[in-house]
Amino acid sequence: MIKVAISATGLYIPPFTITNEELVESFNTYVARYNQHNADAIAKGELTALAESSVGFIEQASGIKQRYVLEKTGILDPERMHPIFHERSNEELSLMAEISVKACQDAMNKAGKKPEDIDAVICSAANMQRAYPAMSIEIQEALGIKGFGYDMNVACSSATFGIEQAVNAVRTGCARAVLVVNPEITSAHHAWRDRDCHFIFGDVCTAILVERLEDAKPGSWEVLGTKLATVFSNNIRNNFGFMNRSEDADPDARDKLFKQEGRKVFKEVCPMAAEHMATHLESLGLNSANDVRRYWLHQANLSMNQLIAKKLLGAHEVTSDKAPVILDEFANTASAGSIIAFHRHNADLQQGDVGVICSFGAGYSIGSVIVRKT
Ligand code: CO8
Repeated sequence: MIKVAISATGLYIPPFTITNEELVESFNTYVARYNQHNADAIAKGELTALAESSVGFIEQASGIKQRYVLEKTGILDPERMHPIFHERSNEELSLMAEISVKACQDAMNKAGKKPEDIDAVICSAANMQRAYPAMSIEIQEALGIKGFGYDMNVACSSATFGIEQAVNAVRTGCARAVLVVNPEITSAHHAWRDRDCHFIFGDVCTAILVERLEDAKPGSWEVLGTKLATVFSNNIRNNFGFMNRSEDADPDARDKLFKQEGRKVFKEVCPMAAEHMATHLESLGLNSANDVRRYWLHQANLSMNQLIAKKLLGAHEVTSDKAPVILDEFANTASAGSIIAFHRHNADLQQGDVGVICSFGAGYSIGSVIVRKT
């Protein structure tokens, strides 16, 4: 069987940041205007007054301090509260492909690979810009890669599920090297008017180069194993889709954007994710507390990560060295979070060190990738 490695990762960071202070100021202006505009209906009990958001709550409940976005004026405009993107012609590179190309080029440069060294592109993200042609094929064309491409969506677990497909393709000889790319334009399907979640998400794009271990440069990460799991849940859901028109559904209805029962997700997913990683490690003869140098976890909520890491590390202290956090800078970037953590925090590890990349989110879905530095 061919041995497989992650030889490089790439990161594209959008040009704009929104701090919690900016976000809350815009949100609270929207709330004040809404309550003033609907004062009579609220007084009669026909409508409920909206409550203000607060910077203190956001930081304490989530650990998020800011997020990157591809466009910020539309999001911060209390009359609009979603980004302003201009429709591009069919002859132009789409926005999702544009940021994907940048992240892929970063990964290719780091691995020292040219387009002719790569045989496939998997575009895996929580939402796609269009139905078809597949985003991956446009990205493949823009990069000048021959071979094949396809799209996948497993929400926050899209990257780890994509890595497993890439690993299998290389292991079985279908491809010599595969690029997995995760363009997460969360700002376009996020509910910026919902106080319970308006602070959660940010935009980004990550890329992962998966190739034969024998072709990878020293310092790459051999993939020891991958493990995927899904269990159906309505607790994170977005009903936007191509059937909406024929169902005569309201395209602006709340359920056509990201929606979640945050508390339930927290309670249900933490034990599942910890158990998943511990079992995966055990299957390879590794102990979650003693044999893992670093956990690169999905970045949705700081306490969630601390709780999961505590379950895995037992008596060991949970530190940012054991489970790095990028959430404060990037917020939740759907499938890209654990890959950003890996991208930013793997260079200091030594040959032979073992680490786990793990995502968890809507589905529910959990994906873990166990790697060892070469
Ligand atoms: N400001 C001030 N107060 C607030 C705010 C706010 N913005 N929001 C809520 N409150 C209040 C509530 O009203 C409540 O008040 P009271 O106690 O009086 O009722 C109090 O604060 C506590 O509210 P919560 O119970 O909701 O707060 P939590 O402590 O549970 O924190 C979190 C909320 C941060 C959402 C937390 O539950 C959490 O992070 N849960 C995990 C969520 C998670 O991991 N989700 C994964 C989603 S990602 C994914 O799967 C990808 C989907 C695809 C990407 C989509 C891109 C758009």
